[in-house]
Amino acid sequence: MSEFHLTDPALGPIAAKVVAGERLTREDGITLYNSNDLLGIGQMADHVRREKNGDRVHFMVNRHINPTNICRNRCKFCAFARSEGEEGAYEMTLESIVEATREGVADGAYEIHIVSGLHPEWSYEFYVDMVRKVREAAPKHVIVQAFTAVEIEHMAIIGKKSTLEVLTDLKEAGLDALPGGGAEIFSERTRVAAWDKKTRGDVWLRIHGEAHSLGIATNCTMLYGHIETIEERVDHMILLREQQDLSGGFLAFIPLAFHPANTELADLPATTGFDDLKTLAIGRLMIDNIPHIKAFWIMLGLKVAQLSTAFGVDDLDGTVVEERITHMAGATTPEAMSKDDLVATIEETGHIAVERDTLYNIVRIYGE
Ligand code: V47
Repeated sequence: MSEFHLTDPALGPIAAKVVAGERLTREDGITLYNSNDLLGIGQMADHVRREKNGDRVHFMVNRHINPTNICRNRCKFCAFARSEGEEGAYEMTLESIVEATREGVADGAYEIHIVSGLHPEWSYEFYVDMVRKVREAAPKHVIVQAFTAVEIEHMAIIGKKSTLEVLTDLKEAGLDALPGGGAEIFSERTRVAAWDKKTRGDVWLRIHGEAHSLGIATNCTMLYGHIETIEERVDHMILLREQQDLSGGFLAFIPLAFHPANTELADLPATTGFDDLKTLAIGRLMIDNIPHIKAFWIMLGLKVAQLSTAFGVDDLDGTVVEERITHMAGATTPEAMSKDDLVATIEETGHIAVERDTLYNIVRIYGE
């Protein structure tokens, strides 16, 4: 297509679809992955990004809280989890979770983001109480985004309830949104090989559909760069797209780059910047019905995250504060970033920095 400078002729038919706003197929996704025309793919993703989000790149002030790393699942790709009594195992009290919430609010956070291990001793009531207490400690404008679908399934098991009932109880206690973690790669082959005790792909999708039916917005992720194939990545994106067609509540798609250090898959290489940018751009091109593509700078590194704003990304997540999951797997990024640094990172790319809340309500547009 004339509006893109493509060096790979195989991308021509895809470019025509992108310009026409047509949905891409599985085969298109595989063609994109097999192409080395990264700049061509990036231009197409940038075209879609501009249609959906204009010149804006979003970020937020948020606070991550990981209440425990004690987890009964012990997935092979995870460096965060510990067993009870093991060195490095920790668990926060409700009081310290509330204290971290208060600190986040005092720092201007618009989101309290809670993700945890599956603690074998914590009761159903403890989780509901956690949401209630965090909600009470945070003013109304602060969104409580807590628990992956994996934790929701765990609560259903320990509480002897359906996942819909769990979500209903949590919503009543003050839950606003679910984070997108725990999706990994939906293929059963990869699940059995590397996270066999964890939520199946169809169950993860069902739980997000249930959340959407209750008006709980959610994000979705894809953990890439481990044992998955290109085809499994594309299938994962298509399953998210199909779920979004059905239930419509996904806000952002967040590809998560696998960090191998301190995991059972430590012999695998880390992802490359080339693969990171390609995956973010292909995500933008394949998933035409989720409004935002987020580059989680903590996992990608700030340099790749900044570049990704030319490859389909319109969101750099947030100031974060105290992220543990990726840092225990060898991430060398800082554990937090100031608002000024995030704004400067975005503005240097020529985009407009927009501070948002979890639901993409605008808090402030910079430079206007
Ligand atoms: O579910 C675990 C991943 C996720 C590793 O929804 C790893 O806004 C890389 O989901 N290397 C948790 N990744 C983080 C997450 C998230 C992060 C930021 C924003 C949002 C959002 C969600 O991290 C886990 C898993 O997929 N993970 N271990 C690892 N070694």
